[in-house]
Amino acid sequence: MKNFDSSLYFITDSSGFDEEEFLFRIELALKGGVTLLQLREKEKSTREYIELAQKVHNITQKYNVPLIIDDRVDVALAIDAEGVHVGQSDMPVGLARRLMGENKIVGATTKTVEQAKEAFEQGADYLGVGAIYPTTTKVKTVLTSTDTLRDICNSVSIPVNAIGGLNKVNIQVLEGIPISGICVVSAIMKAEDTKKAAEELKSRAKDLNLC
Ligand code: TZP
Ligand code: MG
Repeated sequence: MKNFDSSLYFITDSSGFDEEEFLFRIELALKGGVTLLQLREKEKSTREYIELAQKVHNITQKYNVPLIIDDRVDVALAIDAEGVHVGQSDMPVGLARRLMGENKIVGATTKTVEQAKEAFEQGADYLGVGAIYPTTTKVKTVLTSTDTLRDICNSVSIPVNAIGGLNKVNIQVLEGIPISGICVVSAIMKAEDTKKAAEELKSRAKDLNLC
């Protein structure tokens, strides 16, 4: 049985940072209490993605936090990451599961109850659902209502995380919805102090009983 905590899921975005600053921000965020970390790179070559993933993995391992690689099963396997995350236009969950094996984490983005059920049946370990709010992060997405988020939570028996434009002020909208956690990019990545940002999100989410 895979054991992971998705309560504060931080998805990285290296754009705009040199590597040293990027890795420094990640490490501070882990010190601040991030429980799951996804490396998400859209511009890098395979070689660059692997090299960066290895460096990030060296850091996440120090904090015992699983590293999930966005989109790329090959990169995840190459560095023995703890998991992979696939979207609706990436490799299907069932194939990712077959390649990754039973012991790795496979996550999926879903925006409807139908997609959620399909991902669950194909062996997903968790779902990311959103965007709840408009986002400034580079992504092709549409908004997902909190009603749909709630319906998805109630239609599968795996952890569901909300994503998209979330920050310490607006996560209040998630109150009462049985999510397992929140996913953020900018709220941590672009914060002046990524440790403080993670700590504040965590404590706010706890106060609201979100996870
Ligand atoms: N999928 C849906 S919204 C999103 C992804 C990857 C980006 C979320 O980024 P932010 O900065 O937390 O809005
Ligand atoms: Mg993707």
